[in-house]
Amino acid sequence: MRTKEFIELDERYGAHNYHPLPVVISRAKGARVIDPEGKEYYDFLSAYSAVNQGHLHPRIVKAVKDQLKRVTLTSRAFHNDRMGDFLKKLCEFTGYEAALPMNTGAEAVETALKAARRWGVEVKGVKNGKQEIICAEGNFHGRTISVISMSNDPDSTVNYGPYTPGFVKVPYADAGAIEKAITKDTVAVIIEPIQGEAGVVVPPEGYLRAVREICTRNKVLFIADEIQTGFSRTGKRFAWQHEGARPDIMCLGKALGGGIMPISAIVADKAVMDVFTPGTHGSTFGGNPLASAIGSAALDVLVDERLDERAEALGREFRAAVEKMPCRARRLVRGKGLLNAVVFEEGFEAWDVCVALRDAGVLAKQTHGNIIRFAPPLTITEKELREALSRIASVFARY
Ligand code: IF1
Repeated sequence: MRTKEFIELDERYGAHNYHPLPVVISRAKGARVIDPEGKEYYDFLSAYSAVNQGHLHPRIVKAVKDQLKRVTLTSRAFHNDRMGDFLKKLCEFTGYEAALPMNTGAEAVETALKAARRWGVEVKGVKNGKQEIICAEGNFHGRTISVISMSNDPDSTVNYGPYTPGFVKVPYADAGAIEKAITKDTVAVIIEPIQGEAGVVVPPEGYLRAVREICTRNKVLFIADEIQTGFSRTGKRFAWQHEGARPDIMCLGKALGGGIMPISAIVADKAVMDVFTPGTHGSTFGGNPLASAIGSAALDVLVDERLDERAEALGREFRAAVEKMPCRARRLVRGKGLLNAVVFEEGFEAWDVCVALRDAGVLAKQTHGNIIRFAPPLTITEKELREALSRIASVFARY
């Protein structure tokens, strides 16, 4: 079957909750993907940063194959011989005392919200039902009803009411607004260290440190959603490390699954994590042996291939090169590590550029109409990056 027919099948039988770029991916390796006609592209989306280790990394694929000879799923009614090792690695990698494994990012966020609400009652002494959680305008934390109740994006929220109460929205990148919104019932503040879906919005230096300080002073938990920014994407293992603003809870997902399966988790120290007691939270698939084997290998690759340092160095090169490219409609290049965005002038149709980039062999996706996110796998080689940059330059020259 050819590209056109695959797209027709999706349109005919799939719900229409997406408007994908017209390209079909049939195979992939590292930073490259291939369509049914055999045309090769550089992947500059990396499944929204879920493929930091590159497509089908041999070490992660080997972990899958080895585990498939043993056992894949047990549920948490029994122990399995892979989860403990995975969670130990995750705690060592993140520097936290305990981890709670789930599957999707939205579930990790839900888990963090539940931890904070329970902590609020059992440790801080807030009356159950009164807990408030402060979130930032422009956030994207996932798609569940409670998680979209934090959103102010009409696309995410329209006609999905009634929404979950207990969320207070404040402007992003304004620490003073958080301080003002805190009441005696506030249990947590949740933010993305860099807002991904909002268009790779990097807050001013000092914001994360200020949020950390305000939370500590007011006995409020600081929750960082590192689902998109985490696992070396921004040039550090986690984006909060750029400011040393260690959160009380981190939400993790995407690249924890090594691009192979959905694996998410929260990490926290015992004083917070111990609010969960048997029966009070869980998941059929969370911590399953196959996921644990994959998660362990995904972490090994990040460490052994120093992908944080690569992201830092290649990100600098990417931004410097894109800033220099002739392009009339470009207004701004921003980002950290290999999470970057090119912002075009107001009202500009970045979709057209993404289609032209596709034709030139680079896959990227626009957000908010006039912004294109560029986030290749962190394993992309210098040579591949330069080749992709020259393709991007040839397209940008026309806009
Ligand atoms: C889609 C966006 C990115 C996330 C942060 C939690 C989640 C996400 C910071 C939820 C997920 C994904 C969802 C995906 C597209 C993508 C996305 F454009 F929608 F906003 F990356 F920027 N926190 N982001 O970025 O994780 O439950 O999906 O595993 O199509 O919805 P999930």
